[in-house]
Amino acid sequence: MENNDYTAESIQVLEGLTAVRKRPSMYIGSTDHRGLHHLVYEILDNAIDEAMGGYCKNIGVTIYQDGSVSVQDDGRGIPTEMHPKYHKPAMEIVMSTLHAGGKFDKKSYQVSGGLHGVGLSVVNALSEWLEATVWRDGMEHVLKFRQGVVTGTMEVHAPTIDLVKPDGTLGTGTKIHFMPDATIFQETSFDYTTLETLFRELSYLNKGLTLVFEDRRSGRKNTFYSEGGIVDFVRYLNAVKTPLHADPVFLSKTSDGVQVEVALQYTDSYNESVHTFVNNINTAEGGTHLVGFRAGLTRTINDYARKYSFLKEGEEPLAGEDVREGLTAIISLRVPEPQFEGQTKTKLGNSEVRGIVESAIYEQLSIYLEENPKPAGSIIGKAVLASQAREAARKARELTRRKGLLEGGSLPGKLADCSERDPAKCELFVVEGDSAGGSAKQGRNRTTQAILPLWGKILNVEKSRLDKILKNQSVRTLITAIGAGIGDEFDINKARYHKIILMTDADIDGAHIRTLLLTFFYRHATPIIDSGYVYIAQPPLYKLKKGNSEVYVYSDRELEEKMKQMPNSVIQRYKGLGEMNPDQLWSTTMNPETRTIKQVTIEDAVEAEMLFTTLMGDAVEPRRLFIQDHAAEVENLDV
Ligand code: 0RA
Repeated sequence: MENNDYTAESIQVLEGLTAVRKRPSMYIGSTDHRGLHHLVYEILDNAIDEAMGGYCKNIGVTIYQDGSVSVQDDGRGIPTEMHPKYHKPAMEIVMSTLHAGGKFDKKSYQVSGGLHGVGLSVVNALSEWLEATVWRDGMEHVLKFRQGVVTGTMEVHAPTIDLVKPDGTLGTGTKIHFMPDATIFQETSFDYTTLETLFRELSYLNKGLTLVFEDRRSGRKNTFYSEGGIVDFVRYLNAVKTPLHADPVFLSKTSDGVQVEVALQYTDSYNESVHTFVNNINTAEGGTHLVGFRAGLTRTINDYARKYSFLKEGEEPLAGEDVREGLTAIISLRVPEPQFEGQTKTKLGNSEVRGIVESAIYEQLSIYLEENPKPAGSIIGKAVLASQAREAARKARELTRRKGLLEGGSLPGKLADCSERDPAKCELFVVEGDSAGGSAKQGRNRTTQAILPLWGKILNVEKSRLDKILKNQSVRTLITAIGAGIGDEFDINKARYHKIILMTDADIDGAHIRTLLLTFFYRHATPIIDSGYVYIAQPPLYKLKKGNSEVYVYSDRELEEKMKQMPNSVIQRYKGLGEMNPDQLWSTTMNPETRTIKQVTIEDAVEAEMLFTTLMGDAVEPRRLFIQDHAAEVENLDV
């Protein structure tokens, strides 16, 4: 009888693992960069569960020389005792049974939880090898796996680390060390910055938790710890901005089992920076909590503005975008049974949450405004100004629209359009300067490639409201050429090109123009970046010539290599696109068959937000420090 059970369970384990390895994306979303890093998230999630239960204070994550990763915590440790029915250690069952999820005690309140509700067993199935170590009862327990299948019996021996805590008791904990399976993932190299961003967020979302991150490949090490939680998070985001009131506002309320926590602070910026999290998951696609927050905020501020006559009788109420101008906020929820929807499963679907958040905000923020008339005055004053500017922008837009400037029909004279009408096949090259524009026009494929040369000064949209932006000639030309509108009225379905390729010189000015353009897209045409329509051209930096052979070189590293292969060749450095003739520009940079172009992606909105405010904002010193710290990213500018 027991023997049969054992066999049945083994078969079930194998079937589960096979399913995960056959369709990894069903369990971790994808097998690209995102999916790879999701493995670390899944393990971390279990450790954070322990922390949220009050059992764990420290988590260490290490990337090793060989590319493997370990996550170690000082929680209670995965149970190691023999399972009475299956005669296997509990940790073996947890590690290799699908949907065991790591927890035996069936909690009604699954607070933290991976995007797909899966855990250790999925990471195990997708690892070339995995080693699990558990410290419990003064002993060290080790189990090893290959591709999710256990390779031996559990070793139990005296601890190889010092388990004695300062108070004399014996410590407990878990360490999961794994190597992602290269036959599953397109990419197996963990990225320091991606993980660092995740850990920073997690430390703000779980105050009091210490996260130590070490990368032994480069020797980098960083500790993340926050005393103030999401209030600190808002301070961090606003470090490069000018706040309108000294301290972030903290609001919290729990109703119907849903815990709502919000930290917010207004600045003199024209942009909105609101980031939402549910059970530690960055809900980048928003959802019912965000809708509830916006509704609550708009209602509270309008009520206050009426009550204290910031708005006169008969005046239009402030719009949502008015009360969010310059707002930085973190919304963090604990939801017992979250439903995640959307393309990347990062949109909260629970309909009951909308009302819960709206009334929490209304109730708590009203109290704050009543008790703090000075910040309240600054906040409402700013919203009233935003509303007036919005009205001015509407008039400017109407005027340009009446003149037919913003929408199709009359395309800008500078644009050399392509003849193809299917946007999916069309590319728009946005080119710096008229001379490069001329070469590009001659060198291009006229059927599918359109050229728009930009001229004059491009506006820094970070420092301007929409009404002023709409007066800028270069920006207007760009909006018209793309044909999808701007701001709230932007409609991605109207975009006339599915590839918008920024082609600027490989120098400081070129990088500056590119940043200005990217900032413009990020702030006022976000869907165009989200849809992956924006690209950066990669023109060559050098040409090597030796005898009859010529080679183009695209990076300094490549130059070193090529110089070894072709010593004494003549090096020509390209300072600008204008130095290339049409044929050269076509074959090196524009020909879809041979070129490389870099897609601009937003991996993390929090980081993108920081990048743009720091690069384009007023504060000089933070910008200098930021560029120093992030030189490589600023170079590449994929955010
Ligand atoms: C099941 C039960 C208990 C703890 C855990 C799982 C656990 C899992 C992981 C995964 C990574 N770190 C972890 N820490 C703990 C409770 C055990 C008890 O009651 O002592």
